[in-house]
Amino acid sequence: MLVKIKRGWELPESAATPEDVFHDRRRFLKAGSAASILLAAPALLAACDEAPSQVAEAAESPAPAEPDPSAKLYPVKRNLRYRLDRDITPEDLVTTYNNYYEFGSSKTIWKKAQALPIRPWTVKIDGLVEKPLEIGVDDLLARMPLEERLYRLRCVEAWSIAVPWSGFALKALVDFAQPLSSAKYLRMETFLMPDVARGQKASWYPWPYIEGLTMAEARNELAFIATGIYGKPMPKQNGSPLRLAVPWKYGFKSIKGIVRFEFMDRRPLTFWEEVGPKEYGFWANVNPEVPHPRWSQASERVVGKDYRVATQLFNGYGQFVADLYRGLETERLFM
Ligand SMILES: Nc1nc2c(c(=O)[nH]1)N[C@H]1C(S)=C(S)[C@@H](COP(=O)(O)O)O[C@H]1N2
Ligand SMILES: [Mo]
Repeated sequence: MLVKIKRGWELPESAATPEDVFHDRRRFLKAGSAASILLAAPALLAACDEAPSQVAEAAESPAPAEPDPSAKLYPVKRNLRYRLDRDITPEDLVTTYNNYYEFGSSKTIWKKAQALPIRPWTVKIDGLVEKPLEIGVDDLLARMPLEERLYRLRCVEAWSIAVPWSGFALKALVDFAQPLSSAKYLRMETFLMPDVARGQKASWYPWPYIEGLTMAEARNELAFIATGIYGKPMPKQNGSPLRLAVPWKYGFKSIKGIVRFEFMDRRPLTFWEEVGPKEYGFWANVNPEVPHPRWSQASERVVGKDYRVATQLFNGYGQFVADLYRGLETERLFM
């Protein structure tokens, strides 16, 4: 079913959000409660939805772009095993419509993100591993088998994009890390640089951004560390130099700007789970039949098109990942 709608980014916030959700948020703001205890942060507490920006939006001119030293690695050969059911989203949309709360909560943080220094960039691999180590991102890239994959990304806010990602299977990094058999989870952490990433001055968020996967998920063939898009190095606003791509999960799992991979025996508390445990969980697998508490997940707005499409279980990637969840039916797998 195709439903014609206007594009969200052309509309004021009141129109971009379904009416009932908007009014619900207003009521939430008025009622205060937990929100007012946390001072001046109510709209942001609503978290990971298309809320207006209230923080760190002060104008600042981006630093002049320095050449990315990994540019010579791209383009890389496309792996044809992963196919799209729709058009690739135009590059100019994917690079100018982003979620990256470190730089503010609006979709238009791409200029601000240019302030992020991406070299030197040291990645820590530690926790339950044979030998903890630190490695520069260019050394890491030289050791990893780079390829291109076409994946869709479905944001929990119910918009989606389709992107040619360059990078490597997360399993290659896991094998390189040599985790101990006691490792059950992989925790990933984003940089902490509040002076360049001004959103990190918003003290009501539990910085740095944290995400996590089970070891089985991390070794699943779909789990991918993206280092580029559209045959070029990753733009800063899309998570340079390293970001996760786990297309069967909501977009917030695909953590950007990773500086640390830590292997653990207990489940890490993730950023959005800590912010809003009733709305964002650890598993966050896409399921059109499990609504967000404040909106439906049945369909998605295709960025760059003027229609919506039906959302699919595991975002259409069930053939690769459904087995991961056998025996876990008592977990909240879909939020
Ligand atoms: N560190 C960090 N990673 C993040 C986010 C963020 O705010 N900070 N936003 C997430 C969300 S909600 C989405 S939908 C995707 C968006 O990726 P894109 O901007 O490349 O489309 O990044 C995810 N990774
Ligand atoms: Mo998202």
